[in-house]
Amino acid sequence: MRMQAVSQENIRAFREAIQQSTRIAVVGHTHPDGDALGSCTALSLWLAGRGKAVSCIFPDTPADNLLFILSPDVKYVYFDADASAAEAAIRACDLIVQLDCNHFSRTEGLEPFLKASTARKILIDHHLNPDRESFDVVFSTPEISSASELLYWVLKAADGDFSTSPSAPLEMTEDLSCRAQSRHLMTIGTALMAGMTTDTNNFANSVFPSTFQMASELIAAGVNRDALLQQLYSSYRENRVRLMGYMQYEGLKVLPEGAAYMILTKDIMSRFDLREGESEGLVNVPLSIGAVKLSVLLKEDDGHFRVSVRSKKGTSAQQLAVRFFHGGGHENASGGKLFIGPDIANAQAAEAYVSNALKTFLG
Ligand SMILES: [Mn+2]
Repeated sequence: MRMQAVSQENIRAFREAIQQSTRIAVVGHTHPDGDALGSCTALSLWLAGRGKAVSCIFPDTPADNLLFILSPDVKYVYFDADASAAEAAIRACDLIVQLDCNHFSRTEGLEPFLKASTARKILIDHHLNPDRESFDVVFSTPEISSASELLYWVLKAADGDFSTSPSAPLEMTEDLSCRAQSRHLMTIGTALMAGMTTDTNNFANSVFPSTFQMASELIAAGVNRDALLQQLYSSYRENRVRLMGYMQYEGLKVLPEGAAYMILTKDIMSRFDLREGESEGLVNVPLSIGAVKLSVLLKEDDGHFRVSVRSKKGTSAQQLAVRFFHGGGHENASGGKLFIGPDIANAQAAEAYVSNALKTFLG
C-alpha cells in the first residue's frame, strides 16, 4: 500500500534534505494535542536514530494528561517556558520540519523566528489550505486521519523498516500508574499510534482504510494499544468527569436550527480546578444528539475565547470557524478564537455572539 500523497518525488526531496542537514528543528502547534506530540516525538526519535541533533519545539508546554507521549530520548523546547532556548534552537538549525499545522501562525510566538530562518523547510500536515509558499517540501493530505498517520506513510516510504528502530520492541509498561516508566518506553510506533488515536477520537472520525492498515501494522509490530487506551481515556482525575457532567446538565444550549454550544468560563474552570487538557472531548458530546449537526465549545482564556467546532458529515465546521472565529482546520473538526475587544465587548457578550453566528450560519 502506498499513500497517494506520498509521491516518490517528495520522498526523494525529504531524504535529501535530511541527509544534507545536521541540526534539525521539529516544530508543532500551539496547545499541542496528541497528534502534534505524537508526530513530533516520532519524527524526533527517527531523526535521532539517524545521528541528527534534534530539537523538538512547541509554542507551549503540553497538558499533563499527554506528557506520557513524550520520550526521554528527545530534547523538547517550550517557547512559553524558555523563549530564548526556542529562538536559539531555530536559529541554529539547518532544517525545519513542521508537523500537524498548516501555517506558521499556528506556532504563535515561534512564528517570527520560523519566518526569519533561512533553513530548508518541510511541512507534513493534514489541515486544509497549507501555506505552500513558506516550505520547500510539502506533504499535505487532508483526506487522512492525522499528521501521525501521514508521517507513518512518509517514514515507511523513506525507510521501510523504521518501526523496529531505534528501540525495539515497541511496548509500554503494564504498570500504568508509573508515568516515568511508561515514558521511558515511548517509541516511534507508539507515539504515532497515540497521535492517530487522539485525532480520530479513537477511530470515530476521519478514519480511512489506510488508518486501519497503519494500526494493524503497528499492533503487529508490538505496539500495546490496550496500554495506550488506558493512558488516553482511563487515567483522568475525578474533576474532569464532574465538569463534563456539569457542562452537559447546566451549560449545554441547543438551538432549534440544529446546533449546540457550551461556554466554559474561567469561573467554571476554577470551580472544578480544571487543568489544561481536561475538557478534551467535551465539544464532541452534543453531536450524540440526533438533531444536532454542529457543536461549538468556547473556552475562556486571557483576552479571548478558544473555540472548538465539530460537525457531522454534510455540515462544515471549517466554514463556521473561518467565517466567525478567525480559524479553520478540518471539514468536521476546526478551531479558532473569539477576541474580547475586536469581536465582542466583554466576556458576557460571547453567548450572544456564538448563538447569532450559529443561527446565521445555519439559517
Ligand atoms: Mn492533527
